Amino acid sequence: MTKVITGDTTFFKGIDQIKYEGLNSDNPLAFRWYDADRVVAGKTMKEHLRFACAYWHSFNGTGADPFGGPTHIFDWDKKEDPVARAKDKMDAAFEFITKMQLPYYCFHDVDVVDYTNDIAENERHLQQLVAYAKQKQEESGVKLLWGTANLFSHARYMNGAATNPNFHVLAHAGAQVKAALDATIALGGENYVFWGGREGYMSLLNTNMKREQEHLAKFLHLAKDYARQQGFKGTFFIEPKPCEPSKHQYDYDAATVKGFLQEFDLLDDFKLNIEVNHATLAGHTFQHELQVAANHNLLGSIDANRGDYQNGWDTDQFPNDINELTEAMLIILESGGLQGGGINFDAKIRRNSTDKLDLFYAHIGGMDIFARALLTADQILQKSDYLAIRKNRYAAFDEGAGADFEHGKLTLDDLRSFALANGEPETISGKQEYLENVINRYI
Ligand code: XUL
Ligand code: CO
Repeated sequence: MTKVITGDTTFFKGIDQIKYEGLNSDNPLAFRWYDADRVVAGKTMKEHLRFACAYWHSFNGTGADPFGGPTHIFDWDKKEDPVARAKDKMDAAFEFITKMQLPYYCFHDVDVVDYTNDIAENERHLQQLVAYAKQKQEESGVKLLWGTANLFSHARYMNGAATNPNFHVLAHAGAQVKAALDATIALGGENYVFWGGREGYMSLLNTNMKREQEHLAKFLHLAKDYARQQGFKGTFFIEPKPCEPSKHQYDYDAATVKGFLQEFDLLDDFKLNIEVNHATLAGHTFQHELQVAANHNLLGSIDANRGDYQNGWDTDQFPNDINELTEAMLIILESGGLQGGGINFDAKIRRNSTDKLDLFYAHIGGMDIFARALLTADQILQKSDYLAIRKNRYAAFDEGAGADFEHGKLTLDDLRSFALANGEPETISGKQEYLENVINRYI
């Protein structure tokens, strides 16, 4: 079990480490399903799920929205000096992460310490916090799943970062990514993420889309080459999202990003980080995006959260839909697991969730629902006819003319001859309701 790490101050006083207590427990501060060392399908739950805490939502997210200021007032956000304040925040983060038994965390550069317009000072501050984090990682065994640079909040990025029409802005993005890569590498980060919130456009009237996309590809090549020269062995992830904050983002969805990576020769180094609420914003299901990624050997990592049936924006709520996640775990298990990544809770507690315990309840719920989905999916794969039914739907391609077609041996004329000789095809059920019942039976 992870050792609980605190700094000089205990920020979550009176809250013990969260432990597995099973289904009969009525303790709201315990896991019912997530049993880190339990073996499922040949690996422990901890190894399958590789949960990570998102620094930005949990330790910077103040609950502010476009209609009102902060509602989450943090005890770790009090000191005047930015580095001292950032260290308090890191103490709070590691206390929380270790109390939650989260094996990983993820951050943007600006989550860790405040950035100003002074590049050299930002680099110095980040390095100081990297040294601090390194010590805490060593004491606790917690690891960095991925690092990233925030290239969307600062005003200079209002027209994009790597896709900005002004080269001067692109150079600033380069400086920031270099420092974020250095930090990730120094902390043994296992991956590095690019999410391009402003890499897109608001209006085509002022946008040369082709040129912007070529710049983005060049920028990614420079970042990748630099990191490799510094010895980074991990994977780069692109995180697709169709819109918000830009009207139209270039990394629209998994299929779009796959085409982009292929066109610009980036497939050897990059995979995808699929986020649930981004998938639904793109008009897909989470499962669809996972399957597209898996089909192209690009299923790297997950940003776990959920959207809202009524609202058309990225609400980033904690996951709690067992059907959605069971179907997701089926795809993940069938495709051999996440490639290098894990499950990062890119989710925030609500603006009116103002108790210290709320952050714990949110993560307990998220970890338990994924653990339950993992167990359920494993049972479905082992015991039900789910895989057989899908396989049998394609039986007509396993032999005879269907197999010849798959092997490229038939012409269009051959198809006509077959149709003529064999008459009208029989009606074969897709059995969707049956399969939905199978999923529910194992839940
Ligand atoms: C925004 C989002 C980001 C990325 C990292 O929607 O998901 O937080 O995960 O930049
Ligand atoms: Co995300």
